[in-house]
Amino acid sequence: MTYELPTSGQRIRFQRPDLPSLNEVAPHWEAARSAHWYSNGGPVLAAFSSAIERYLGSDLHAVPVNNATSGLMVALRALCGTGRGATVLMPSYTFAATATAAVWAGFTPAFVDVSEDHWHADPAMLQEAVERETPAALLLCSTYGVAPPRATVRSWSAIAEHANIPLIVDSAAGFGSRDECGNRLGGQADAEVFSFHATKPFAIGEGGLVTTRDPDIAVELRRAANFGFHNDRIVRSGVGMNAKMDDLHAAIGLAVLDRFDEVLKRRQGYGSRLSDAFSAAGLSPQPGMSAGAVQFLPLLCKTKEQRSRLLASADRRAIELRTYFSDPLHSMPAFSRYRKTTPLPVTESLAARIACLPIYSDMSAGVLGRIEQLSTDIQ
Ligand code: T4K
Repeated sequence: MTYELPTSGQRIRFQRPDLPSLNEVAPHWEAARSAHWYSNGGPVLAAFSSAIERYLGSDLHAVPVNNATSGLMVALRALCGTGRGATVLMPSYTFAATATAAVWAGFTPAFVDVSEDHWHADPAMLQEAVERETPAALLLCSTYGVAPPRATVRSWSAIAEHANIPLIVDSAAGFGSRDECGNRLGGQADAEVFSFHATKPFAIGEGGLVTTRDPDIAVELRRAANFGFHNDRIVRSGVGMNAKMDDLHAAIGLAVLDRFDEVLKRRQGYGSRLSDAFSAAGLSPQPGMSAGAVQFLPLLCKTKEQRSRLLASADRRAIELRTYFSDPLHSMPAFSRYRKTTPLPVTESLAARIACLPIYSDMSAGVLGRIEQLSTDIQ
């Protein structure tokens, strides 16, 4: 059997996931094998859930799922029932999965702007939108996995509470990120969703997690992720889906967790080093990035022209950059029919100037040096 890599040669690719070795995974794999139980809540999944709860602390309940997109669908269904087209407010400045999940769960997205201070949903805009749209839920994001300021999260919660609707936060890239008080993400909302996709800092292939502080919500989340079954395997109040994580991905997750703090430290180090190098050219990181899990490094260029120069130079030097989310959701054909609650000037401005640099868990000095050279090309 031969295996062909999609990209090869000296090109620096945007991500390079780092799976644990077979030796690291073996004890957990063996536990599933010898129990003859590897899905529907087997012993390894239970061990993984408990380990994640201990890691996150703060009395959080952890519901592992098969990816963050289904985690978002499960959270919406568990907290709001069937959508019947009701509006869910969300930023346009996010990955397609945020809106995709809402549409698949039966809701109608409506887009709000983000703040230029931190790139997360702007509470003032949100307040206005809630009054006008009477939404069924707020589905906000920890943009790029970075923790929003605590004051911002407090405003989001107050708006949701006042409107008597749930707050769900899509923190897909934020597992391991800390907020300004040093707390790990997971307790920002009624339900918070993380991705364990291969390209995320906590990477197991396909996987995800929903967290909540509320034990009753945790029961509903587990039910929604398991066909909607009650204990007697009867579907009563709401149709669920199969969004369960299996024990084999949980086995990989246990091995990833063992070394995750070390991985985070390295990623944050690379992020700080590269953002320092590019600051001379006037590029700025997202506030709070240094305490984030740093899936990759989004930097805001001074102008659209500077970004074009950066992308051209990266191309010449065979370095893969990305421009997540330079096609904000309201500009994508599939989502453009959904309402913008107000004009989205900050979204448009970030989208035109963002450039994302590669970050891996183990970057050599040579790779970091090659990426740093780009900063001199654009000064
Ligand atoms: N909400 C938000 C805000 C999100 O950002 C995401 C996912 C979600 C929800 C949904 O989470 P999941 O349902 O996926 O759990 C990638 C990821 O697939 C996606 O998970 C992530 N956001 C998004 C930001 O990035 P693509 O389509 O841009 O990835 P792709 O295939 O172009 O790969 C990126 C780089 O990684 C390339 O250089 C190739 C490299 N790569 C990729 C894989 C999968 C590898 O080297 N090895 C690999 O195994 O979406």
